[in-house]
Amino acid sequence: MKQKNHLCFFFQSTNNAIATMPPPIVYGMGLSAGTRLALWTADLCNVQVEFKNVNLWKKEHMTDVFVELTAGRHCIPALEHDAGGHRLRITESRAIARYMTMVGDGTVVGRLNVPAQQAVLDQLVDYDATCLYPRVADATYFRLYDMKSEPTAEEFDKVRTSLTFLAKMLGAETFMVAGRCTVADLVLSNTLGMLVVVPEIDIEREFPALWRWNDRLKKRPTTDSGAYQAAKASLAEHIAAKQNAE
Ligand SMILES: N[C@@H](CCC(=O)N[C@@H](CS)C(=O)NCC(=O)O)C(=O)O
Repeated sequence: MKQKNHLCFFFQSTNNAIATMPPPIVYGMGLSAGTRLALWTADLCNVQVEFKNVNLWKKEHMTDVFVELTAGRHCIPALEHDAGGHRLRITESRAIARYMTMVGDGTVVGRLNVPAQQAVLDQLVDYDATCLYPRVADATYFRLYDMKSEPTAEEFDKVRTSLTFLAKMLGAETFMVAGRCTVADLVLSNTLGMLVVVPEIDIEREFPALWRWNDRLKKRPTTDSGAYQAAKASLAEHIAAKQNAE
């Protein structure tokens, strides 16, 4: 496990000066995949964040303060950071993850210098937002959150179609793009993590290279903010409680 600076984190500015900054504040809850993405990326990039729990079940996202913070969107995760003279307030988990790579220590790359490589990275992150995540949501939301309906065989097959594409993109490489751990790897892996409630798709057997890629990513050493570990634990507890209730 890497050592985390608990007082502040360091921001590599364009003139290469290192300035100390207050920590970014991540708002969310552990059951939210986007919240886990934000916290995992921060931990991997050695960004010390402050985590504030926003419990959707208790309607904490509908308070005036949170609605204002999110420009009326009241969705999680949200990020607040006043740094370098900029007042940042954003939602969108993938944008938050990219920000962590920009202010972090470079362990995870958000931008690549070669346009053709950057385009592939962008394609994968966009693919997650527009195709993979909605398919995984259709296959998992009923079992995770009692939302949507019991998934069908057709919905599982759509996920398999996405996994086939991702396996092709990965090929025999360690990471998806440019031989480096990029934000695309984290975004995709984080989404695939929801398939833990879909035993019908045996990723290890059906997509072994993808399974190994994902397994390596999950085992990457991170600094430990506590918030990400707690978020993962709350998801596991939630799933176990639901399974016991059935
Ligand atoms: N594309 C968004 C999705 C965010 C999203 O759907 N958040 C849900 C919870 S996982 C939410 O905040 N729902 C409450 C609301 O919209 O009022 C992201 O990844 O950041």
